[in-house]
Amino acid sequence: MSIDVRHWAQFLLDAADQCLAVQPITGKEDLSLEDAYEIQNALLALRLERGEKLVGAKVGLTSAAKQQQMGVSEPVYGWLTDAMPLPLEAPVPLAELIHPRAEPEIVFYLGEDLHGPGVTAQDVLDATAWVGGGIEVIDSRYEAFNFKLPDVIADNTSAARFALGANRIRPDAVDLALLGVLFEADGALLDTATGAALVGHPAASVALLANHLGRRHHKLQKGWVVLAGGMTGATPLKPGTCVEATYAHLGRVGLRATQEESP
Ligand code: OOG
Ligand code: MG
Repeated sequence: MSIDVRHWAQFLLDAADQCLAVQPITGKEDLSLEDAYEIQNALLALRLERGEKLVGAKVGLTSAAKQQQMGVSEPVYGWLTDAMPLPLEAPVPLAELIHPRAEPEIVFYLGEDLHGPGVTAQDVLDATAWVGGGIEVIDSRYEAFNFKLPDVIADNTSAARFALGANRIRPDAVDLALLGVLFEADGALLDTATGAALVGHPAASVALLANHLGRRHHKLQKGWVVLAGGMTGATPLKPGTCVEATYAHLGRVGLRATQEESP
């Protein structure tokens, strides 16, 4: 039985637009990982059809902290559109989201295309113009953030919003494996990590993404933003929650969650 890719893409887009959590697709369909990436691509196509622009890509479930939190043991890859960046210091609009969580991420700003397969961590560093700090706001469209690997892939790996820090450094300015982050919520330290949490090196995480896309005849493009993966577990955003990621060499990225509608 073949999967109605467009139907499931619309199902997930409706869930996001209406802020209504849905049941995992794997409860109804026997979904392979390839089917799931096809749904993800169809979901991107629906977003592009309504005027969103593709601005980058993300890697997820690369750190042990994230894999343990979600009960999934393989990296996943997703798309970022221009509907997702949060303006600097703008609040996270809870009214537009289901049950968002925040996680600290190292961000790569690409100065060159990267076309897998065969991309190495060094190739990623060579193609990167700048590295910055960020916070990703994930928002699974599935009830209680419960999903199997194909579900989260179909759901564009829970991508919802992201915030980019103001400071950037050259990719060779420091050893990114040693780049530390303190992750805090409402002034309490939640966790600490370094770039090595991401499969040993954040550039190795981005190389996985380039090679994943290369196998599907896509490439990472010059000018794109790439989120290398949550370095710690994600923390829920409730009305008034303030999260802060403070990075070595890159300073602080802060987010405040609000119930108010955005203008
Ligand atoms: C999946 C998204 C994972 C990351 O950085 O690990 C992700 C999820 O946890 O819902 O973005
Ligand atoms: Mg993430």
